Amino acid sequence: MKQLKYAFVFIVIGILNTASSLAADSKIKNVLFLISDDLKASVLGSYGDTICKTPNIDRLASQGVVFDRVYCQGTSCGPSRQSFMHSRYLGSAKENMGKHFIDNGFYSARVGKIYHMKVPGDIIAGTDGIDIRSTWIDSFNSPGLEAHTPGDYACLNLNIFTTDLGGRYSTAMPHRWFVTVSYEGDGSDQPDYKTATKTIELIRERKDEPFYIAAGFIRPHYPMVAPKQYFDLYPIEDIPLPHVPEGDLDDIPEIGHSNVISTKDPIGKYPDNIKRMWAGYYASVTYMDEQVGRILDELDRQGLRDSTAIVFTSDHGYHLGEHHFWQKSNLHEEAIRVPLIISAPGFESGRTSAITELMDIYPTLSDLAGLKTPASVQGKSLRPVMEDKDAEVREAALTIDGSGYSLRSSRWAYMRYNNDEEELYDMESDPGQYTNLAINPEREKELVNWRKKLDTRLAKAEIKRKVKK
Ligand SMILES: [Ca+2]
Repeated sequence: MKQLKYAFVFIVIGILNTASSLAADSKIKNVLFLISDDLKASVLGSYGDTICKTPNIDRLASQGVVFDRVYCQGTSCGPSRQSFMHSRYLGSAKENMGKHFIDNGFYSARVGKIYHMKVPGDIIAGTDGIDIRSTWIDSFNSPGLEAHTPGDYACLNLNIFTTDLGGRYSTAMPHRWFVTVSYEGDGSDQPDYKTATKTIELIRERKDEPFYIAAGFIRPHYPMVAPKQYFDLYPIEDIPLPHVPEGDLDDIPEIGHSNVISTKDPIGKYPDNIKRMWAGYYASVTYMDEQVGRILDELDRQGLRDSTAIVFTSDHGYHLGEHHFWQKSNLHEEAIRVPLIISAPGFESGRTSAITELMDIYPTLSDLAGLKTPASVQGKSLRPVMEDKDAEVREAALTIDGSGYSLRSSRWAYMRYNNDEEELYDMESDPGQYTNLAINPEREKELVNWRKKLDTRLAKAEIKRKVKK
């Protein structure tokens, strides 16, 4: 009887031990943070694009949690990256994501562009850009020739097509925004290929210790350089022009316009060049997707999939002629919506339409690794949404632009500019944002409510609204 009692106690201890080691195992040991530059969510196959080929990102999407409504906090590279690396709406804090992992015993490395790096300036020079050294133990740049890559160069707003290497627009505004280069080659000379190669090396070297490896691709950021076989996938006759209704700009306050609109810019005169911009963007997205695939394959080969959280995202979205807009730095849907896929062991794959912010990545990864998240963090862990795809962590996402602010809830997009002008869209009936309800006097009651909501959000985030009349 006594022996039986002991046996029972041992069994209970055994079960408790197994349970606690299972819990420990379910914590991730590694983080692979993959980020593309200027990538709008809507061009990925897994986000509904039927033309663009993104098989590798789509494969990750099928294995992970796909976040359908993720919004950036800054509308250009620098502010957005500062924000999600610190999980602060504005500026920085002592704690950043990489340093947090270093402080908790992880190896941390940057490959390519994570904080702000001028593309193409810092890429051609092979320089660090605005890096924060405390984030990394090691950092590696991936230089390249960018617009000066020998091959078929086009400056599409000026309708220039040439193979000459001289006189190419590389840094002059706004021409650099409209550059594509299609060339003969396998792509191994390009920055994103080098980023993948170095990341693969680091995974092999560091596979036996906890790591936080951040790999930053620069495509599809201009200049859109890719080998010819990627451009061949996208003949311009297959590319539809974005739908822009007659008078689309009439109800958008001027302060809310993109810096470049085709009615002012020569590219509007060349509809085929608008299609060529899409083809160049698609070609560079597919090229970048292939580099993502090389890294994911290596992670599988090393057997690290079951211990690694993989994040794929972008710093902000992009306009390619919608509303006659080009580029980033404004508050409309195409420019603020980004893809976010998180694949981590122990979570079922699936999609969620919970409203989330890029700032949520840092606390999520910290949570998945079982670490104590610093008090300076303003984002929220997305673990509840990864566990239950119908869960929600916030009512609206906040985006901050030089011109003003936006709040995006599941149904509504609201913008309030520094001069007090506003936009309001019903995203259910008007996902293209063609009818600005804020100019309708009958909406005044709703607008009062949105102003209050924005003021509350800004106060909570310790942000003083800029007002310029
Ligand atoms: Ca960017």
